[in-house]
Amino acid sequence: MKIYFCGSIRGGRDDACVYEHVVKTLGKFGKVLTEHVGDSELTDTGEESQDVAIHDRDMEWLRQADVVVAEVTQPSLGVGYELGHAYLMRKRMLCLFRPSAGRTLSAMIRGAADGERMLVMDYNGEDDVDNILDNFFKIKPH
Ligand code: 6K6
Repeated sequence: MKIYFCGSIRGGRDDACVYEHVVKTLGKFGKVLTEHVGDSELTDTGEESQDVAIHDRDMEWLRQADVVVAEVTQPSLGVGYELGHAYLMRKRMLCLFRPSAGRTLSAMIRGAADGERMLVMDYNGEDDVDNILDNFFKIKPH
């Protein structure tokens, strides 16, 4: 099972520790192609000369992925772009949102959820995330 994880980088690294936990947990279910997103040492200042290579590599990984899991609490243009592509590629998707952060999720993400191929799940803490991921990977897509 190849898993593409999305989380904010240049959109801000406030939730980097959350991403680290999600990536670690996802490792129980398959190979996380984008492990670096969960690296809590990664800052939001990347080398812009690398951007084309990063974009092209990530889009290739997205094509290869069996499922896409995104932490969407911190708004990020890159995550929104990845989710839009994943949606059009008809990938199975799970978006995790933490309402306690005091934000309201974009209607273009929550409104795209169909309760089947694309899920948006609100969570409160790490235990919650673990249960949601357990259930997500238990369901066999038809
Ligand atoms: C590193 C540090 C700062 O910027 C970078 C660039 N490096 C990236 N490496 C890998 N994936 C990236 C990078 N920048 C963005 N992405 C992809 O876009 C990841 O898969 C994330 O899910 C998403 C984050 O987008 P932004 O707009 O928040 O950066």
